[in-house]
Amino acid sequence: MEEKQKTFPPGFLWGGAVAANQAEGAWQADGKGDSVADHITAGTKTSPRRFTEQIRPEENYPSHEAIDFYHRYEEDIALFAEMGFKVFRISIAWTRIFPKGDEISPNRAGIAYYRKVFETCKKYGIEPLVTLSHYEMPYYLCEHYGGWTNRQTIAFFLRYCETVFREYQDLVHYWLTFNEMNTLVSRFGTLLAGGILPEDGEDLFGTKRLGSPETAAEKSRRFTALHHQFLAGAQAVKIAHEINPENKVGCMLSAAGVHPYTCSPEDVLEAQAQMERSNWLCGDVCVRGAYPYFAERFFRENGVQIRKETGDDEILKNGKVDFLSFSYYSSRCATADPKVIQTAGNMMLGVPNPYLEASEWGWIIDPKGLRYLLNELYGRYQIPLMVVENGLGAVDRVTEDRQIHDDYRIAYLSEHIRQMWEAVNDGVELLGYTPWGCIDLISASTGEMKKRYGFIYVDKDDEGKGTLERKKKDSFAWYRECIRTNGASV
Ligand code: BGP
Repeated sequence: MEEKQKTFPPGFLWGGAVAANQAEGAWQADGKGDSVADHITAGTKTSPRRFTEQIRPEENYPSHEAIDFYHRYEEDIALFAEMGFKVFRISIAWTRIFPKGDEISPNRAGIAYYRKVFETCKKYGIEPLVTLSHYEMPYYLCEHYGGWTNRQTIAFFLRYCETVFREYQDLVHYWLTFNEMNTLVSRFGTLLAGGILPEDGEDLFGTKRLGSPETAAEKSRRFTALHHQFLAGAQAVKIAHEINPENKVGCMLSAAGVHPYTCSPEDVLEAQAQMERSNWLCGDVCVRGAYPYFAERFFRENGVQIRKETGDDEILKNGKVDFLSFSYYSSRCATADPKVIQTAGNMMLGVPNPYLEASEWGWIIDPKGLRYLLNELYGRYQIPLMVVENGLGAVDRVTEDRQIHDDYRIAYLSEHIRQMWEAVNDGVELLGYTPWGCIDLISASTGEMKKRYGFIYVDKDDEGKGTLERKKKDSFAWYRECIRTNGASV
């Protein structure tokens, strides 16, 4: 058979992704308020990040300085332009616009800052793709309102959305509502996604409590928070379209294919149930505008009670997203056998796949799983998709001649791009690809600096020391060539 040329569709959006709290630093600059992220200490692979009510200067809070993108965005965006980026996924820190979250008027300094960032992107012909909420809601809203468990938070969020939609209507046309909103279906998302504060000193994911079953009341709080985000997201879509019909708004999921650990019917059913809960529940509400048929039984059997109001169904129906985006790092296996040990991957528990290798952080590497998932998602939703996070968190070494030979990263990304290409040729409508942490930044799960994803190295270590100097890794030239040839070089 004739070998087709492996290029992506014309106009394919190649780029990279970061989030404000993991990149900007400058946590108190120009009137910014504290966010949830500013209350989380650094961790390591083995000792989790912790939440503290009071910020204690002697602790290392990685979001406080991060990689200082706040002051270095011009240099960084120029480097992205050099790689040929067509799109740059970035988040707005809500707390720069509304420092506490419930104010009536926005902070003009925050608004001015993102205008400069987006204008810089535009100067290079880079389309900003903006996440409205990426793991960093205003701390004040969590402390005084209970985060997303409180229905009032919807109105605060919408005021923020409307403000930025209006302010940047000449600059931004691609928006994402909540980063990895489906992490709220598990305990892992309680604090980062839901803004539901744990006790002081509790670790980020509540792992201490994993041994003890979560109560129905706790689950109900999480799913109520998620319901409020569904309502907020749907209304944000509507407002964005009213302000500018050109606006495209997507939801964003942490997506992984779930494979049955064995071909026993029990494992097959367990895998299906996990796909439903972790991928389809949120996807269905955002794309189809209604809770899926299986939600009722799942909620009933888990004692989950959501505080729904009359009119909510109508809101969901009228705010369907234009496209679906997701992060993809790994897949996992599901088993119904309680004796099989489950370990953590990217925010979800799963059984390692005996056919696949894992990253240094134990995340299973499954490029074909990306093709599988793209087809599953497209088959179900039939709307454009975008892969807005993907990559290999790895320790990079700077050689004596000050180079970074990250061939392992090139190998990981190449495999995933090839499988994306296969999916496109299967017929999947894929808009773009923004690998995660295109410049090294702070890890969300561990708070480490040494878990690096970037094409650009940042001189900073886990103790917070370093010059913050930027340096191109080998993958920089490789990705530039990939973009220049629209994927053919891979
Ligand atoms: C996703 C988050 C990102 C990011 C990424 C990599 O879950 O949306 O914020 O950090 O995972 O995870 P980590 O930083 O833990 O390696």
